[in-house]
Amino acid sequence: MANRLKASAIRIKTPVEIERMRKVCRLAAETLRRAGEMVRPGVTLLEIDKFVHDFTFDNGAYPAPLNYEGFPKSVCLSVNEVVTHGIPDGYELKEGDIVNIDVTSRLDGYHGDCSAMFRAGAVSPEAERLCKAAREAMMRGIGAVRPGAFFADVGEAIEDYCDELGYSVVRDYCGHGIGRGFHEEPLVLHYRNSQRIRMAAGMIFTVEPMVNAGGWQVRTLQDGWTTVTADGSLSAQEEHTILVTRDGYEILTVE
Ligand code: EYF
Ligand code: CO
Repeated sequence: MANRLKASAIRIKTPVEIERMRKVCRLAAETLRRAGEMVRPGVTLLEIDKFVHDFTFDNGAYPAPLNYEGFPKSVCLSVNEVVTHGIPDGYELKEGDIVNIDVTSRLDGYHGDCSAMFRAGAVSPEAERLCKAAREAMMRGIGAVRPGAFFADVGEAIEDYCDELGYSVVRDYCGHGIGRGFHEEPLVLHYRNSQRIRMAAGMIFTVEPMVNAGGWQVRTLQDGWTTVTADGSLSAQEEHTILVTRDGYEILTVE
């Protein structure tokens, strides 16, 4: 999510809404797992996109990226130095590629959003270390979620961890509230910040840090969508949709 929503009221979901969110998030997680199982040298990004498109419709849902702000495909596929919003095309994955698959499903009017890193064959130790770090960075951020915590605690946990490893956290994109809207308030920043907004039970949002092996700066390609690292270094990202519960959190994007 581009870092440009305004902060105001954050909606607390009702029990009925939370059940609907559990259902769509379960579907998004299943779609992501199955799409990830396709990742191997020789498969094209268009084949993965077709799977996500067809599987989503077969399950009575809609792939939320499709036509969202003009995005032309059903899933974002971001390979190697692509940070986010990679557009599926005829590129054939090759041995050693790392790819982020970012699935957002809409079912019965509600959205579930998740992403993860997948490896085409054997990858370099550097790529493996970065992918594991992106997962752990996300989990550290999620670990800061509980009623009364500040949203800034998520960013602090993530950036402190990435600093330890010598990695950087992308600043141009952030997590977001989610529900009937694909992108709702609040913005969830993944770096240290001074946002003094507290979490409350019933809030639902994503945590989706993008972690770069080099600097945090990014640039957008001529297609207007694909964002890559400015220095050409590898990038990795993982994402879950999270519910704030009475005593902590629940990860909704699980099967
Ligand atoms: C011009 C899009 C808009 N935005 C966010 C629109 O939150 C997301 N994934 O976790 C997310 C996914 C998509 C998305 C898919 C398409 N868009 C992309 C790039 C630039 C832009 O602003
Ligand atoms: Co998202």
